[in-house]
Amino acid sequence: MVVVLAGGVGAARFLRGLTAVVAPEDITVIVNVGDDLELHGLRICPDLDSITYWLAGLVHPEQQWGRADERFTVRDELIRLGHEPWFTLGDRDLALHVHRTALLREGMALSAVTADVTRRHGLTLRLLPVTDDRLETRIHTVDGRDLHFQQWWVGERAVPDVARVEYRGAQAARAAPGVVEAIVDADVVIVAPSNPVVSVAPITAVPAVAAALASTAARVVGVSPIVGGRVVRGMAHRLLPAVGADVDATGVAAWYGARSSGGLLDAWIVDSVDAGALPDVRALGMTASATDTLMDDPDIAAALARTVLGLGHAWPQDDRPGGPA
Ligand code: FO1
Repeated sequence: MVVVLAGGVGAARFLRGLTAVVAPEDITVIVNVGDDLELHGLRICPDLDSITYWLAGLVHPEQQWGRADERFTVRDELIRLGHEPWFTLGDRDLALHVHRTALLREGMALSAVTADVTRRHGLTLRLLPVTDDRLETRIHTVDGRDLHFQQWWVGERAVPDVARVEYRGAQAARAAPGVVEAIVDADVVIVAPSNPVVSVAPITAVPAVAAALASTAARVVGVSPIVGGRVVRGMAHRLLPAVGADVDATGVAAWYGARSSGGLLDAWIVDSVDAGALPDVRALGMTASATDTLMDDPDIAAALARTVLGLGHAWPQDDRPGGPA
């Protein structure tokens, strides 16, 4: 079983490559829920939905969130009803939120709802929210406000400087059913090239997940989301300084820490342009490798997945590409 810790868009591209290399039924994705929010009485799960839409071939190709071929008749009516929608919800996307919220209101746990939704979208890989409990990423701004992550990112375009990031509810959050078992029994655990601060950290902030990651016999292999000192997508460069991490491949590896010294990673993959950083990463106490990580081309995403599996010692010896390393 290949386990992936994932956020939204960066993870979805990586997963597209992974599913070309590993049978989807052998993949369990543990997904961040800190981005989730309630709007119009509906529960919205952006990271779970981005991955679902991506892998089902339904995602809006430019946005890489929400649905392609979308219409906004409901939003336009909500505006006539006096709402000022700051978070764009298209008609097709809204149907998913209506469906999910109805099941949650009937008492179904988010993990069970997610299994229903992924099945209805024809996915065979397993998506697990990290927890069925409330866990919310809050952005405390330098000007003294306490904002939901989406309010800061979408509502205010990540303009306000960040003083502190809080994973509200994480300490009390229980791992969702199957999460701990997946990590403990994994052949490899992959940290996707997601936002370290608002996608990966809310997952590892759940105590039972942190304990499972510390004890699993599987190697934990991460892929840097920062290439050449720049984010590939999103706003990690606005958050890493707030948590004391440098905005480069080595800085993120140092922030995650080496498992040999109580941190997360056994191995770290950087983009080819950052090959010069390999000695610094290795000095942190982890294995390191450089390869092409920009996954616009599905073949590159598949090659990256093979490299990750190789570093995770999860690649069957007999068919390792190019023979044993
Ligand atoms: N991102 C935006 O920049 N603007 C939006 O209006 C917006 C709406 C939205 C609706 C549903 C959804 O699943 C995602 C949406 N996103 C939007 C993206 C979202 O902020 C990100 O997917 C993650 O939460 C951050 O990685």
